[in-house]
Amino acid sequence: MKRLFPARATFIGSFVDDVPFSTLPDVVFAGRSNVGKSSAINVIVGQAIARTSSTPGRTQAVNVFELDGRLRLVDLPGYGYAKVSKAMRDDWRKLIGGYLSDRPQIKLVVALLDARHPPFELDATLLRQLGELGLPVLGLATKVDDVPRQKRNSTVAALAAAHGLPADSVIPFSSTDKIGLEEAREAIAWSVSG
Ligand SMILES: Nc1nc2c(ncn2[C@@H]2O[C@H](COP(=O)(O)OP(=O)(O)O)[C@@H](O)[C@H]2O)c(=O)[nH]1
Ligand SMILES: [Mg+2]
Repeated sequence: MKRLFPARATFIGSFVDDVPFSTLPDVVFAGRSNVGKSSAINVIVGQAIARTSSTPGRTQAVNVFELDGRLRLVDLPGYGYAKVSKAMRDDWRKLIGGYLSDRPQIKLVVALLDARHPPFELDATLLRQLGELGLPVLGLATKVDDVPRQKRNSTVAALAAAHGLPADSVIPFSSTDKIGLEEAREAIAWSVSG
């Protein structure tokens, strides 16, 4: 089969209510606001499709892209932004919960976890929910370029352990230094190959 990445991405749409179904497999990206999700998507796809921003909490819709007609990349709105109202948080839960349930097309959820911070409760909540739904998870420990080199492996291992994830399912990642890029691409391609 032809290599998937770098992939040609087509924007399908931005959804605030129901995310339309497709027969293509879905690979989902989820994480806190500002964790580096847009940067990771762009570097993994090899094309600037997701808007990056230093102002957190901007994306409040599910953005869907199609990659080379082979899979959909589903970019979930970031969570954990302090200035978001309770009503917006409820909307987030409804939108995400609705999308994640009853969606056999989902082959992988790429969960982005900030390698520079101790485990966040909201990440744990998301990961618990994914576990309950039986969805396969790939963790990307982002911004690992900001972690001293000799501490990277232990930091990422501690993050995985704290969230109850298998050690090898969380990979050190950096968009700026392209760390973990090939592993992430391989895991995504593999998840949709079956
Ligand atoms: N040091 C470092 N900073 C990053 C990396 N990826 C993103 N950032 C920075 O983190 C901030 C948020 O990035 P963005 O991709 O927009 O995060 P998102 O809100 O999760 O989509 C921006 O200021 C980026 O420059 C990375 O790999 N290393
Ligand atoms: Mg973003």
